[in-house]
Amino acid sequence: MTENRHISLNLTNEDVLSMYETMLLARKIDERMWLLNRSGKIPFVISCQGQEAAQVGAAFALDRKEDYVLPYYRDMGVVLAFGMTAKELMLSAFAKAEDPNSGGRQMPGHFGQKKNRIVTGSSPVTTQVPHAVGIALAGRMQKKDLVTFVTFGEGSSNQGDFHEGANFAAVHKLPVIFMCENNKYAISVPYEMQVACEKISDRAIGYGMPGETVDGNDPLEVYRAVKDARDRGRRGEGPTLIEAISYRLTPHSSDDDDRSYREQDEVAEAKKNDPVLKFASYLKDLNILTEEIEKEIVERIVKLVNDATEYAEAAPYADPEHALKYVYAE
Ligand SMILES: Cc1ncc(C[n+]2csc(CCOP(=O)(O)OP(=O)(O)O)c2C)c(N)n1
Ligand SMILES: [Mg+2]
Repeated sequence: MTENRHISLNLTNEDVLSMYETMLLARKIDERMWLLNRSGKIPFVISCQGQEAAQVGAAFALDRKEDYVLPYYRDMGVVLAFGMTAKELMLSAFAKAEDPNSGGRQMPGHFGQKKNRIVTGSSPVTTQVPHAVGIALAGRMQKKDLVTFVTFGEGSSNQGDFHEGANFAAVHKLPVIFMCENNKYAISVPYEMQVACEKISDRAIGYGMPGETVDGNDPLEVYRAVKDARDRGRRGEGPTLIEAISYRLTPHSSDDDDRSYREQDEVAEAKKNDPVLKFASYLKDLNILTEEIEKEIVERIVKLVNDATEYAEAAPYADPEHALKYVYAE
């Protein structure tokens, strides 16, 4: 018998179905992007596959009308949960003028959308961390009740920006949630060659904040950890470092060949823990995801992904002169 774990988290059946639908939507958009890339229609893909549970579980624990998110390039699950649409993500993949992230000027994965409080980031990894800390400080100065949520890979947690941001946030007890999405690799470099400590969350003690490692393949575990961190932040008790452990199921990007640095048996083994499939079986065991509901969800997603692809492919590119906009003062 599968135990109902979401009830004790005050999540309704509708909530968990919505979580699942968001995870599956992220997976299906991502899969479509690979097909489009391999058929020469879009230049680049950087995947969320394997990290959907961590991303969506976390986003659902935030206040999606107040909080600010500073996602990193794999966070399709976070931005979908915060209101970005499949169409908008596809416009970015096709680098079209109407892309809300950058008007087709940036690589995909550089998420930014002001109306949904998704803060744009830049390509050097971890630069979003001090930004999240600054926004939390600004929120406090303006007496707002917001929390900032920032994500980064485990490799990126070695950057100075992480240290500076974490230290400042802890000293000033700012409401920041640092979430490391540990997918075991930084491009070709495995975890053991990136860091010598057992867990990324062990670093929290050095800054004087709580740190916790959770199963990133379980959206409910991540939800619980982020919810606790959010409550702490709002009580004025400062930041939290959460490490969500998962596995990168695709190569680093569409330009990477992961056969050169990891055994494909390892990838096959990790697929047995695929977070999307695991959450589906949890919901099926509890008879929440019935055959009928699953069919509805899949149909809705297929339509969204098809419509988004068709729309974005047909949409116009920006004028070439647009590339000079916002670069030099006029
Ligand atoms: C400062 C900086 N150094 C190097 C890179 C090149 N780079 C892009 S992604 C990446 C790997 C990051 O690994 P990790 O933080 O574990 O994130 P993952 O891609 O595994 O999700 C690197 C080295 C970069 N973008 N910025
Ligand atoms: Mg990584």
